[in-house]
Amino acid sequence: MNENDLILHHYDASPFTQKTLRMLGIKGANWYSVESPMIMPKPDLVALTGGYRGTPVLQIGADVYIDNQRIALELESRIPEPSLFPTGERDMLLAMIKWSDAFFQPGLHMAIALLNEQWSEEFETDRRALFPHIDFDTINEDLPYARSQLRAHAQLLNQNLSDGRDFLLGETPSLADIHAFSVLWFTRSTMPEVNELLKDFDFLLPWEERVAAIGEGTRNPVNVKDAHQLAFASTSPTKADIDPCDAQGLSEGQLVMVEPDDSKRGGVKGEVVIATANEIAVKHNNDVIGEVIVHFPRIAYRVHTDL
Ligand SMILES: N[C@@H](CCC(=O)N[C@@H](CS)C(=O)NCC(=O)O)C(=O)O
Repeated sequence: MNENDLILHHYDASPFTQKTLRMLGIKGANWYSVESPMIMPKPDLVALTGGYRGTPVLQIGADVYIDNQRIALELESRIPEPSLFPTGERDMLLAMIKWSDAFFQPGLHMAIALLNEQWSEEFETDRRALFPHIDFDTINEDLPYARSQLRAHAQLLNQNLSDGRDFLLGETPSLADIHAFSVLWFTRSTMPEVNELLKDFDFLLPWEERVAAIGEGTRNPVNVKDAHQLAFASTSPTKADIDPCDAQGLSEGQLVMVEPDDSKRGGVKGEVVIATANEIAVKHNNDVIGEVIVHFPRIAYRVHTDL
């Protein structure tokens, strides 16, 4: 492994990991895989990120990229062809992240309601802490609503595919397919009733099979210690970039904490290196990985300055 190699820290059961896997598939990328646990504690991942526990996380040398939004942009810049944005609507496809998150929510609610009795106590305790905004004890009562939301979003996809096209934007797969596919992959594979709920949407399953067939490029399993060592031995080439119109007036070197705003995946403390409208990157330092730059999108991430 060298400092330009793609190292994905992930577990495959995650619908969000599935998004990155399909991006790697479109790119036909050769990449290294570090498997992380599904629940806390995750000391190796948290050492790398400086506090973020979520999946997926992309490491390239001493740069760490958090969230599919940021990962998509990094993969696109390092491997431009085939593009994740084949029709050119790059920013509209990036904006789809919030639609995709809205589509995911009813799937998540259904999973908590229908599957939590099968979960181990450790897994349930972990997920309760991860999603404090969800009332696990009353969620069952809202199942009809969750089903209606999942079906409504899925119907849009079915209708969009109904002219016989192979993918959502035409004959070539794009980030739109990836954002849409992951929710159906997750709900169908964990809850058989979803097949019944969507059974009249004839265009969905063949399209899901086409998206699944994109694959994941070439995976090379690697030990987390080797990934840590590579971070330690590498120096990030990332240059400072501060937007003079930044909404929070952030400045280079300022100590901040960056945290997801939609679930408790953990915050990262560090000094600001990049603060633009759609990126926040901080320099983080610890004994395990030395100095790394941790990059986040700005959408759905809160930058705390009151430390
Ligand atoms: N917006 C994030 C969401 C990531 C996310 O929520 N991942 C879930 C996995 S499905 C997670 O991290 N769960 C907690 C955990 O794995 O520790 C992304 O696209 O990367």
